[in-house]
Amino acid sequence: MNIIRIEQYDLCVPFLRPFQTSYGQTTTKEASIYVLHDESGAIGLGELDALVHPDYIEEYLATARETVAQYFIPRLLHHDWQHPSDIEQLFADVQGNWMAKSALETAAWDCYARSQQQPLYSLLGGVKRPIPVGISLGIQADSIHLLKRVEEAVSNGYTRIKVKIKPGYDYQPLKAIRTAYPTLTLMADANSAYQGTNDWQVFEQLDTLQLAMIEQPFGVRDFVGHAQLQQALKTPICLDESIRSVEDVQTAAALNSCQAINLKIPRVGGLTAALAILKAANDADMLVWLGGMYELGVGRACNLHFSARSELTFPGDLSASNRYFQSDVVTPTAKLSHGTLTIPGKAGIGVSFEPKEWQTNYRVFS
Ligand code: OSB
Ligand code: MG
Repeated sequence: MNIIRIEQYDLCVPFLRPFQTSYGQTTTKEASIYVLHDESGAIGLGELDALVHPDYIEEYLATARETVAQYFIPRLLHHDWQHPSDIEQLFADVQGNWMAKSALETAAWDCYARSQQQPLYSLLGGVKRPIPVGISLGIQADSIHLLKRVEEAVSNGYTRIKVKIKPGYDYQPLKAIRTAYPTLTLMADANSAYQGTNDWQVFEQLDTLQLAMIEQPFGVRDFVGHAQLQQALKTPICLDESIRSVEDVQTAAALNSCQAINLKIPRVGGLTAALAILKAANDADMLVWLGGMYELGVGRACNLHFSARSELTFPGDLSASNRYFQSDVVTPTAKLSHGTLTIPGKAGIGVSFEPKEWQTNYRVFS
């Protein structure tokens, strides 16, 4: 394959409702979609999902766009490659910058799959099936509002509820949900908001609520702190921000820092890396499930295809388009049916891209 032209669409799409986490509120999804054009006429779509601020991980949207333009587009353009798993090596001399890498690497997979007239899931070793999905709920004004959101999500069919927590908003709201829904698959995500032993009491309380897991209580590099906490709890700890590579999985496994991993394709640099991490985590007997970055339709379609892998049985953070957006930038959009989403069946990621009125900037590289 030989990519001869790359289009970059910068987008700003309003959320239906603001999303609040331990580090602040988000009211719009800003992202870029890259469209690769192969010399044979095949196209490939990839989404850049770095957040606007460097608070989830160090990478953020403005620098990620710059890194794609300065480092990754020049490596990919007019370079002959055989298979999309070659792209990881093409980008390997650049450290980190996982989301920037992922934007083009996932686009190369889509382009290759379209040129082979194959749906992406089959190239990834998945089997088409309805994908059971969960929902991630932001921090709400109080437990009453939160319970309303949970009730809505359950009646819409979501089969697993994740609730963002922060110090002062943790045990009480989760206890309220557990009391109202004794058997719901429920979990908490702290996004690194707690600090070591000072905060253990909260986790001992959360440990009484039969949560499916507690995601990323402590800082990104705190494999030791997570291991100490895991030893004190029955509830599995899940690492998200901490895991960027197979080496991180091995560190977590050696120290017993967690029993589960939230795997996000953008956070690990793309699909080839995600497949390697899936295998490493399975070899270490960890539960792996697919996380999200409030993706637009391109990223969501890619996530759905990856979710066809048989290892991914726990419902991912993979909601319908209308969970976040009034209107998405792809057709077909993802619709929920009995708690599941359908993998788009056509070649590649199976969706077409329409920037609509959300485009803020446009660049072409050739
Ligand atoms: O911590 O899982 C997280 C979104 C952006 C960045 C980090 C996280 C999240 C979510 C939302 O929880 C998941 C989704 O619905 O896409
Ligand atoms: Mg998380």
